[in-house]
Amino acid sequence: MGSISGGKQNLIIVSNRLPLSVKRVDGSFQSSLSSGGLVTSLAGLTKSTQFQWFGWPGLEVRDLGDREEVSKSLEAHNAIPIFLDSTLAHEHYNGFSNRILWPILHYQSGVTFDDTPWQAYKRVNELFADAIVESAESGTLIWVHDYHLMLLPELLRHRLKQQGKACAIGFSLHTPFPAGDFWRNLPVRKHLIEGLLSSDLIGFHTDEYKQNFIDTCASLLDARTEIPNQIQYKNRLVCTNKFIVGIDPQKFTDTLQTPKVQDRIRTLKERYKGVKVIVGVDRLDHIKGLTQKLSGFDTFLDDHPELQNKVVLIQVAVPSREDVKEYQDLERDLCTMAGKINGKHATPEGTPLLYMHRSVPFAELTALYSVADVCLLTSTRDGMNLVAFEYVACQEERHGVLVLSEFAGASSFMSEGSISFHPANTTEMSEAIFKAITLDPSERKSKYEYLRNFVNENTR
Ligand code: GDG
Repeated sequence: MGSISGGKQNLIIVSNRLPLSVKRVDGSFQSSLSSGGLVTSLAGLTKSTQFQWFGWPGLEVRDLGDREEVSKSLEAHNAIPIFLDSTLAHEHYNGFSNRILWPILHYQSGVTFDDTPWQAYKRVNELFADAIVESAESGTLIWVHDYHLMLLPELLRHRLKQQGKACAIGFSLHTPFPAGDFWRNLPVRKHLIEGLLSSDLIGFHTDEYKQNFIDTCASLLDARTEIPNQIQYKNRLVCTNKFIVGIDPQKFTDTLQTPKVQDRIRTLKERYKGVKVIVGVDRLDHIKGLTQKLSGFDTFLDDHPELQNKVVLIQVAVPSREDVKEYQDLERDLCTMAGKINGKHATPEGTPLLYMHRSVPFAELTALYSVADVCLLTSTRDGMNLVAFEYVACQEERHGVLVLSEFAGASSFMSEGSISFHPANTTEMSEAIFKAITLDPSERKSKYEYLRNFVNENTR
């Protein structure tokens, strides 16, 4: 993360969680960098820009002396903790953000609204607003991230005005923004969308999400949207646009060159000699289409008995939101499916599926990306999907093939260089996998070059 070299802070980044996880170890506090899409997407900026980053440190700290200790340890990283008691944090994060809002944003049906988590969501947004306005000075740019904080722009604007401070507010949404009709499932949708409309600029991953937002503002709030990319609401003009979030490809190419990773690549190549390696790296989340991926792979193995022992899927499923029942259920289902697939297709020579329910170190991740002939991403909905970018960054030599669900935001930019499919159609997925592993070298090269240019042009 960037460092402060004195002088005023003129950028404040805000996200629900700080990019560092704080843990209590033997009575004192230790922090370590977290992984995930938001951290990846902002890491480049934080290398070069002065900023303060506000967010929840990920644990309850009641004692005032302890709070001071945590604040001090985070200060070196420009991170400012917003302390929340554990029940409030749980209701805000798991209760409303992840059990109600996240599924709506990703077009999942059957979501039940509940007032208790909604009240917690409002309260946490207020606590964030109080802390940020305290630190902001006129001229500070406040950049809010993601769906946990959709009420924050309005709360900030109100408080800043009361204190006579003039600050620009930006908001970036890292998820899809669903089409208007889908929002009707959420009784409090108007509050959330009005909350966003107090921003000066709202960024989305794709044109489709941006247009959905503009259309929703027009139909739900009667906001005027005659000027392209601008919304007029309550005497304010709000700009909105698509901003392609990218990665830092150099970080991957540099890591690939290290002796440790080169060693690991040699070992993996030897282990999988004569075997086509398919890699998948996903947070264990319904939106990543992991049950669909395993079903599609099962169909592929059924369709191609001649490829027995010649193809392996290495799936990293990173634990995520483990306090939410739906995620625990998903994990159990995936374990069962993985066992069944291997039970059905394994031979004494090997198993076709390696399912890893844990996160892997960055060096191991790059080695896996590098040795894989195919990367299979099966999102049922996904704001962007940075794993697609990362795989491309590690494939300069092999020209591996990206098999990418048409529902990942990345697909709107990368479909020409990848093999696209519908994740609910296992036959289509099986055909896409077969096409990827049998694609001739010249087609692989031209697809790869298209993707490499896109990833290198859209660095963060
Ligand atoms: C949200 C949106 C949007 C994953 N496993 C390991 C690991 N990771 C890193 C990957 C990648 C990041 O986590 C995941 O990024 P995604 O974009 O795929 O997904 P989300 O976490 O769901 O992110 C998404 C993103 O925000 C940005 O706006 O693209 O649509 O859902 O960087 O490499 N890193 C390490 N070990 C792992 O096991 N070291």
